[in-house]
Amino acid sequence: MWYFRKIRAPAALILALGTVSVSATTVEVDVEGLTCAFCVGSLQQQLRKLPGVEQVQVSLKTKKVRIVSSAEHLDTQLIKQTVVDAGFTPGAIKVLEDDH
Ligand SMILES: [Cu+2]
Repeated sequence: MWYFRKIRAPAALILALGTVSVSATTVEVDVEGLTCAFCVGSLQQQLRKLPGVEQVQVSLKTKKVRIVSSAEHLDTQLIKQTVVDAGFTPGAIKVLEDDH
């Protein structure tokens, strides 16, 4: 009976994980220098290339970037560097959700 349960439980878990993204980290980054839609587009494009990054939302209004990543450990230094390389100034990075 115990053996049976040990086999069945992970299978059920995998099925559950297939529909919802449980293993994700969401961070919000303050970005200085965003002035127009072109800025938003180019920054978004650069951040999407990072490993594990699934979603990038850039708000011109609040000057914040929201990144959803499936990476085991989201590299905040890499995010900051990417923002710098795209021509902007990164501020604080806040972790909104970490399901790991
Ligand atoms: Cu611009």
